[in-house]
Amino acid sequence: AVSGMTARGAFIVFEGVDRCGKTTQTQRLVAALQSRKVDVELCRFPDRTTATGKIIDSYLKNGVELDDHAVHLLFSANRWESAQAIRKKLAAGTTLIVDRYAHSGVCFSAAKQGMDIEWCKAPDAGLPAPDAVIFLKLAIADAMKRGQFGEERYEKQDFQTKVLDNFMQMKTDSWRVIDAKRPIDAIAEEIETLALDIINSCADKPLETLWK
Ligand code: 2DT
Repeated sequence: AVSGMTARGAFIVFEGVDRCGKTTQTQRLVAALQSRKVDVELCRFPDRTTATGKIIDSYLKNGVELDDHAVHLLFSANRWESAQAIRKKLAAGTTLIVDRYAHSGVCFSAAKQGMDIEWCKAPDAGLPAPDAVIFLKLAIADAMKRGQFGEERYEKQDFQTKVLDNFMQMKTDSWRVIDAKRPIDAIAEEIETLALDIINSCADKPLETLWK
C-alpha cells in the first residue's frame, strides 16, 4: 500500500455445514488478529437483528412458514442491507471475518426442491465479493458425532448432506479448504497464518463484485 494511505481491510468469509466449527474458528481468529493489533470485526449472516433478520430467525426456529423462494430472497436482502456498511468498513481499513455469506445462501436453498444453483445465485450478484472463502470441510457423519444437530429447521442429516453436495459443486480453485476434523487448536493455527497472508495480499487490490 502507498504510505500515508490506509490499506483496505480484507473480506474473509467462512463457510461449511452446521457443526463444522465455523463459529468457534471465526471467534478464535478475531481474537488472534486483535492480539496482533489488526483492525478487525466479526460479522455473521443471517444478521438476525435487522427487520429481515427477525423474520428469518422466526422461520429458522419454525415459528413462521414462508415460501422457499421468498425466504431465499429474504436471506439475500439481509446481505444487501449490510452491503454499503461492508464496503465502507473495508475501505476504512477494517478486516471483516464473516460467519456464512452468499454461498450458504445458495447451497441451503438449492438443497430444496425447485431452485437450482443458478437461480439461487442471481439475487446475490453485485454484492461485495469475499477476498477469500475459507471452507471448513467436515463429513456429515463426523458433524453428527459432535452431538445431535439442534432444533432449527435445516438441522437434519439428509438436508445437510445435500447442502454439502452443493458446496462441493460451487467450490472453485480459489477456495481455501480446511480439514475441519482435526483438533480446534491445529485448525486455528492454520487459519491464522492463512488470514494474515490474505490480509497482506489484498491490501492494495480492489474489492471485487460477487458473481458478475
Ligand atoms: P446459523 O445462524 O447457525 O449460522 O444458521 N442460511 C444461512 C440460509 O439458508 N441462507 C443464507 O443465506 C444463510 C446466510 C444456514 C443459519 C441457518 O441459515 C442457513 C443455517
